[in-house]
Amino acid sequence: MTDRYEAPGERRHLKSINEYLDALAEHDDLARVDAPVDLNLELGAGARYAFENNLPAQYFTNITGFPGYRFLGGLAPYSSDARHRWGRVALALGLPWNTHPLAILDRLLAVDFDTDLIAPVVVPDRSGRKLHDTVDLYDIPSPMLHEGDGGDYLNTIGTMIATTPDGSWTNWHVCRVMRVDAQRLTIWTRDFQHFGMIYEMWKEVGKPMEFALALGVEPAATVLSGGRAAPEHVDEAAFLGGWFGEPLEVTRAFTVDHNVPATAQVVIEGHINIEERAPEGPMGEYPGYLIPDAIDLELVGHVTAISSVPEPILATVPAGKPVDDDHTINHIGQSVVHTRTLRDAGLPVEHVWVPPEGANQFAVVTVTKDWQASWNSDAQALIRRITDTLIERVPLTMALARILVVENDIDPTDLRDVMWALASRVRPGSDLVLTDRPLASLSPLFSPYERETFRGPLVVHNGLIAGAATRSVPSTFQAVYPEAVKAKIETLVEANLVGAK
Ligand SMILES: [Mn+2]
Repeated sequence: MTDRYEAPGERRHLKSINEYLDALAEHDDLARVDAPVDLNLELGAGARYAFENNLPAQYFTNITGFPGYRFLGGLAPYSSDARHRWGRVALALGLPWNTHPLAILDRLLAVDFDTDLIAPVVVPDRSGRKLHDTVDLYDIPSPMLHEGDGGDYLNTIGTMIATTPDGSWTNWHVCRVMRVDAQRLTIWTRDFQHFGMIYEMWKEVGKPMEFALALGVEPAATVLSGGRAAPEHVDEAAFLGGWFGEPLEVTRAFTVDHNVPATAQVVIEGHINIEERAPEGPMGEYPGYLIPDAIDLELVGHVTAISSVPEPILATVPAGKPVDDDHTINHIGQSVVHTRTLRDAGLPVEHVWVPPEGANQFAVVTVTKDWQASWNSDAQALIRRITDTLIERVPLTMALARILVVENDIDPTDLRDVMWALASRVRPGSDLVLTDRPLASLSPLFSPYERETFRGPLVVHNGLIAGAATRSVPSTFQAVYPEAVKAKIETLVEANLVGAK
């Protein structure tokens, strides 16, 4: 929407996790760990240490008991480059490292689902992926990610593939998958998720639902599968084909009627028996906590085939306190959905940003500076309309605990801006407080009763400065200097930085 957040149109399509690792290394954002690391807690701890200290992605090449297997911890959380925390996400999507996160959001919003989709093309396998003689999930390294988890997590960031019974929609989705035994696994899903919706359709027809779980796929597939940028009934594969201007390459699965990303490192195929459930969890999750009694009955997958390339590279996410991959790739997808909804409703909204640091419970809505020109009522009424529209039209609003509404001189992706706005623009006592609205959250912020009844509170902070404050001028680079001065100084300072390197 604004010049500040423009991104170039060209894309560099990284077609495998191997190409992605090379690209991370080019940006000095990959650290290789050749010392032996155990699947029991050590791998999870290593990845988590890197997230929490903004370190380069950790490439573990020596997994105890699994010669040949490598693990990437930190596929697409924040990068180690303090000026470009969204570098990994940008790179994964084929955009320049320094793309502003709101420019990534705007490019995702610009996709036209009538004209921009390109279906994938089926190619022969070129990665050397071979079918295993026996179906044994213990042949695939599955880490115990956090102390207290209910099991080993075979998948945290791979792509789960499912198709509707009529074959009209193939969804790619990231979900947690726990190993149960040599041939069974659990799949965590809920009915507001695309995978959950497709499961409901299979339940309707009463037939087993086939799945394919592709681990170590091309990075754009991971980033897009982990969010909601492709809405329901839009295939992520076709979205990405359009995104890159060329069809994605896929190969046939061995035992199920699915195509999988052509460079997938490991593929696990099988079917879900509609009525079967098994205990799953607990697991340290994206709100940043492990809730010890959060053990539920989840869907069970029966594995019919496992295939792998000779030296597979897998990725893992020991979910928890932000920021890890769950927060970046999930929240940018949610930002797409929320923004599209409010823009489509004709409200003077520029962006909705769900900051990764807020662990899915906090959203920032920016309204255009001239919102009063198109809005016929006051700020409080606008805030009420924004809130009601999100609750009515976006099921994902159920996860939020608070929303901040501000004018768009605030960059919602910059926490200094967000904190400044909360402190200086939200008059105490002006919050809109809803005590009873739809809620769905894994967060211990809500009581067990609220989490069971799916009802709970929401607070909305009114950051649209009123009265005398509207005549104040933010004392910022953006607000107080003429465009010509800003352009000259930006060019001069940035050129000097490059020269100094
Ligand atoms: Mn989807």
